[in-house]
Amino acid sequence: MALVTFTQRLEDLKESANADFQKATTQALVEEARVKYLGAKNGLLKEVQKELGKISKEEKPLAGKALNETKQALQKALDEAESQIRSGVTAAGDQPLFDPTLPGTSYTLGHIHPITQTISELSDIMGRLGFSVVGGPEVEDEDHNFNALNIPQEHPARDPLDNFYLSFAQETNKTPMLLRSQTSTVQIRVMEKTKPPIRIVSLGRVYRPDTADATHYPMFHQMEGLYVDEKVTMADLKTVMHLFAKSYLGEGVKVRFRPSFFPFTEPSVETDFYWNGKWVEYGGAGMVDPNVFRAVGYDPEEVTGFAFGLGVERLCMRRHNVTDIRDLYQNDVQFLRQF
Ligand code: FA5
Repeated sequence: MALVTFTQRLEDLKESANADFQKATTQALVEEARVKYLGAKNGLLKEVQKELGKISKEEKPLAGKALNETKQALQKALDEAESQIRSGVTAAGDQPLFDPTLPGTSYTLGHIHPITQTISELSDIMGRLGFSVVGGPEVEDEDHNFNALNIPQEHPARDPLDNFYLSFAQETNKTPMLLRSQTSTVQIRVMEKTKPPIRIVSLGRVYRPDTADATHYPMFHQMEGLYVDEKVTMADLKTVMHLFAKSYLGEGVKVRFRPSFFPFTEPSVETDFYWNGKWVEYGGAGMVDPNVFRAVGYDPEEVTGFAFGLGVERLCMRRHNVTDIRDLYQNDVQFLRQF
């Protein structure tokens, strides 16, 4: 190949590369032009360089020099294009590539689930009433879920069909384990470790194989409360329950207590609120049974106490006028965004 043809090809390359780099107004376009001209494998400069072998020995030094100059010129055009991008100025003029007056890209923020919001609000209210918040395990043994709570062996609440058992004694020779069916387990755990006076609440998930309907779900949340001291009475329980209901559901809320039965409280009540023309149960409560105190080493002659276990979903539903508990767990973003 003649030297003149070779240098002409380099000149053409330089011209077209300069034009392309000048037009490249974004980082992606600059990169595209870099690969096109300076790409190590198939770049156009590499293509011309391959022709160097066809130049005569005498003309080769001049051809090599021209090739080097072109390479430097292309590199310079690339550097300029990149620095223009960085400084926000195009080669064509001084139009800013980045317009700081444009609205920014907005990112969708996550949302706190209504049940999580309810849990933190309930914890705040109970905190103001002097109750501290404690936690407890969701996988429990039979001792804490039933035995220490004075629930006899033959009690229907222990039925394997009404619980999510994870293991049975006959299989493992150990204490059967289950997903806790109530947060009352935490009463026992706290009393085992703490001397009275005690004033705690515990909010968390519980599990029961209930069929889902408008007011039941197989996984739901309870708020357990426990107050143990000398001379705690049923009047204290009613006062706390009323204050709590009014703080969370508003002054005008109508609540009532109905006599009931729980193996771990005596006497026991169930609590309802009035909603949409009917009474809806939202929790159980009562004075801690002396047998429960004995199971944790307390002397029932010295201390008394009350306990309650309330359905968090039912409270949240009443507060936000959600009529079907399943709505809380469909993960429908449009629904959840309302809270
Ligand atoms: C109990 O679980 C007792 N541990 C409450 C208690 C604690 C009584 C301390 C005395 C002293 P019960 O099974 O009734 O009680 O459940 C309490 C509340 O949980 C119910 O009133 C209801 O609001 C809620 N609840 C029960 N089952 C479901 C369910 N499947 N889905 C949603 N909420 C439920």
